[in-house]
Amino acid sequence: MKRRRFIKNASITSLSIAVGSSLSSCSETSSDETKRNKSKAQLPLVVATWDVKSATAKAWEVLINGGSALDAVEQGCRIEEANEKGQSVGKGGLPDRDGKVTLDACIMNAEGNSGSVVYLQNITHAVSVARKVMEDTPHVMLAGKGAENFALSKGFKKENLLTDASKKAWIKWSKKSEYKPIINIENHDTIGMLSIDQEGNISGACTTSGLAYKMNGRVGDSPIIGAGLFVDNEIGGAVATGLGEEVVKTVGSFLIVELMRQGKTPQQACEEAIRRIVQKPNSNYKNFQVGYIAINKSGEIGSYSIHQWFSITTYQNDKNQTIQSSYFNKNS
Ligand code: SD4
Repeated sequence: MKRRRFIKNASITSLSIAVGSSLSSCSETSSDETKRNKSKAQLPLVVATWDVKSATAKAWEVLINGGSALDAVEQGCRIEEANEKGQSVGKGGLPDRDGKVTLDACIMNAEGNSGSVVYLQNITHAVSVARKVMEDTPHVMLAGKGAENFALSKGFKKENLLTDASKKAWIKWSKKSEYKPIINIENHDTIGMLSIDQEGNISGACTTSGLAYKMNGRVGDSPIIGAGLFVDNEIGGAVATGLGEEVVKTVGSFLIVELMRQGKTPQQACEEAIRRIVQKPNSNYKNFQVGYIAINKSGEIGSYSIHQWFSITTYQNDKNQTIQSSYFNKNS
């Protein structure tokens, strides 16, 4: 029996973009809905946190060849995971205070399924292990040694992720051992990516080595569905970067998708999610950074961060570009 949907139209911008809400009764099939959304959007598209043009180019290649948004975000994130020079995710990622590189990642597809890995060691492509968790296990999250053993059982290669450059940086840091997750340019340890494919389906992924020199065992927001990433194929998706402890407190990515469901544009929703953080009583926001990106079903993109030094990369209409995001505190 075909699943039928009730479509609730909501005017959310001057373009009167229609977003759908899945309830029980019926007027349209899901393929009708897909066609309807497809005709409005500039599809496909991919957007990612930070200056990651090689990653978005890879995702775009998947998309224009008719691949799914899920394949696009996985393949795109893998580029950064394999980029040792990046020192931010995957191989070459900066280690924790004990010198261990521990990775967190998650992925979410258009059906609302997800997979995550936390505290994964010795495996470069955490995002692909997360996908295997989603597709090949009855679970949504695997941690530590269990995640590593699962990855090995799936044919992933065991590798030393601590490169000479990252080891050197850690040794230098350990002379002072100062843990300061403050706002700065180099403190971006994550790639988050959202995509809509030619069929109008949305997926997202997020992968990270976590905050540099974190406590051993620390896990951030990036592998936590709702905090680091959330996708609802009828509404849109959002992904976070920055200080995970603050993102988790407001379940930021889920919040943004719900705000879009209520009618906000991706930009308005990202701004509201940042406001929720900075307006908390006694918020220490001047000393940390959080940034969000979001897309809606119509292919609109939004981004916002607390401080400057947040860029996003978009690939849409054949154009791959990195732009500075708007931000809350101009004087910081
Ligand atoms: C974390 N959100 O582990 C990640 C770090 C990050 O840019 O995004 N840095 O908290």
